[in-house]
Amino acid sequence: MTIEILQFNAFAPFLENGLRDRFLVHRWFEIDDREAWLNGRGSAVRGIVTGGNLGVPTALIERLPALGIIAISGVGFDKVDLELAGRRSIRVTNTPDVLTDDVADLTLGLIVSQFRSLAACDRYVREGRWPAAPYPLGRKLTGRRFGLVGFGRIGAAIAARLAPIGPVAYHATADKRNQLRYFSDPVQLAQHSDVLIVATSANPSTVGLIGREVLDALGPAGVLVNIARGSIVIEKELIAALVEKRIAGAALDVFADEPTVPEALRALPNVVFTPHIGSATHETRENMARMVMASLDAYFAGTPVPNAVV
Ligand code: 8YV
Repeated sequence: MTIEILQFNAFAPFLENGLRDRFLVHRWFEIDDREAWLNGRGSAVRGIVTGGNLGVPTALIERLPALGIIAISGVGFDKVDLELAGRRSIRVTNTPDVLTDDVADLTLGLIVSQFRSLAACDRYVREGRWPAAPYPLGRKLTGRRFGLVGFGRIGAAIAARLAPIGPVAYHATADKRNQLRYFSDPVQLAQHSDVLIVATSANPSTVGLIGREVLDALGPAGVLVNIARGSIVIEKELIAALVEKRIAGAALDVFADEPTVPEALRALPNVVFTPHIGSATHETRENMARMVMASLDAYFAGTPVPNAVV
């Protein structure tokens, strides 16, 4: 019997092809009249594949009575209603570990880029402005104090990369009893940091955690880096802090309402942007695709499902 699944967003060819080889794939993002489609085919859908950045709206899960698995290509499961999934015995899977290094590498790149204006320097050379004047001086990175908000797999990988550059401290729900200085209060961590890096999962205790108080504690020489989820930072407070120069700058891979980045934020010269590319390398996306397919294969074969969070 053909298994029907709903693909929530576009993926790289190795995942798209793998899904098509196995299933009858409906591409949600290409369906115009979704209401009519749900009435006609909704009851046939047994699986959803989605990105961690998108998840699945609860209202959609509620329209799919035969749904048995939501396979997330991503580590974050903050945009899937786990409580509803648990109640309906829907398995939810993710792709941890394989993306950790890429996200940590990108974080290092964003920090260097912020202190040394790499993106602006690139434009400067391309636009032929170098002959007119040398590029303005940047800020020295080595010796800065780094503060990690979150110390899971990704936080630890970032800490390992930053340790040779400057002292690293962290805030997490519990003291991990490692070599690094621990702060139970994110405001105190910010006070003791030149660069505050958001590397925690989004959950009820972290959404909106970085607001005015933390940003003001970071202070006018401080830089905020977010590679986790836009929802953890109160975006309008961040914009206000940057505009009013209550912090020095930011480096952002994630945003509150992706792919929309507010004009007020895009206009700021003291911010470095990447378009949510933390895990976006060929190698890692291929590994993530393998994990997604392994979870789906196991579920539909009735064997233990790897990487299940529910
Ligand atoms: C990706 C992510 O953007 O892992 C996550 O939670 O947000 C990123 O890896 C996304 O999941 C791509 O599908």
